[in-house]
Amino acid sequence: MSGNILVSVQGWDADKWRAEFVKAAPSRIIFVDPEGAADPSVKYAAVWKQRPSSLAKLPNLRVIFSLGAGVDHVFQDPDLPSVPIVRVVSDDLTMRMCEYIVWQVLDHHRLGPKYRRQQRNHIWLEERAQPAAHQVTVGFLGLGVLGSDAARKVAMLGFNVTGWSRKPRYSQNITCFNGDEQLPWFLATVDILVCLLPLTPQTRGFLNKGLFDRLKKGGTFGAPILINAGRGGLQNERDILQALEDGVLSAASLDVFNVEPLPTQSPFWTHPNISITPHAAASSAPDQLVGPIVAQIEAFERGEPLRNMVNRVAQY
Ligand code: NDP
Ligand code: OXD
Repeated sequence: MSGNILVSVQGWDADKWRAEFVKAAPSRIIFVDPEGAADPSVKYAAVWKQRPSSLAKLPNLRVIFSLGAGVDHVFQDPDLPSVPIVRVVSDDLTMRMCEYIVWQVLDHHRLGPKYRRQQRNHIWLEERAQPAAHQVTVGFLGLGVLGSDAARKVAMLGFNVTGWSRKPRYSQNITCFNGDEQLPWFLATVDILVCLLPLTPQTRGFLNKGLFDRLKKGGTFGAPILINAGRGGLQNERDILQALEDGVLSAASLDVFNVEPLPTQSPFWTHPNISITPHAAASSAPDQLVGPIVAQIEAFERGEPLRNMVNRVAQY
């Protein structure tokens, strides 16, 4: 029998998600938390930072669909039911992330922040040496759905590309490293470090002094540049500021933060070498994501296996 759907989101507009679910699944009842929180007809939950315990009383819940690619927010719930968790894998989201990474890599490579500073001060300074793309190595922490796509496209622009993952990966245009043992070799290659790791118990605080100190010294930009679009919890923010101060990093583009929205008093806002975007690298678009979720529900009810399931032990 077909099941109804509970939408449980915080920080996003629940009505927009409800409207898309109503359009895509007109024969099902779409509840928005706290409605339907113990309704036996609810078999599916679609969540972004669900209210803690909001799923615990659903007696017939079968699947949790994360409305984002990352699922750390799902695991924040101390009463998380033990049903399969499915995450977003979507060409739309992948393309959005690729645009953000390519934008940031090219902006740093083509000295965007420096030229904008010059323009603000009416300075015409022609003599900046512009390195060629092939003289720059862009290293990706995380070669999953988003990291591998962006890495391939950055390689197409002529950059050297390296990547690091948990398990071994192979790619024609990317030099791949994996595991703790190969991390120092990977870090030693990098001029621009792109982080697209998930936030898990293993990766929390991963972008810290110990890691920055193992990055290449000097290099094309004087020191490596950090781009983090993974999660704020991956980064030690004090260590980023110190690394910029010490010249261990030369600049950073940050889309994600320990606390979001970024507090107004954060020193990141005014730091001359930090570019900020408001967790906007790859936003989940209801009109792009709901249709495929409903299609998965229909396939599941026909007895087909779920796709893009999260490993509950690894938490990604
Ligand atoms: P995937 O699960 O497809 O890929 C994760 C990658 O990280 C894999 O290559 C995986 O290794 C690697 N990894 C995980 N844990 C470790 C570890 N302990 N050591 C080494 N490598 C590890 O995720 P996606 O590519 O789809 O997404 C990545 C993240 O991007 C999301 O989790 C989310 O946090 C973030 N995101 C941010 C958005 C934004 O707007 N800022 C939007 C969407 C996502 P392996 O290949 O071996 O499994
Ligand atoms: C996601 C996000 O994980 O938007 O999809 O951060």
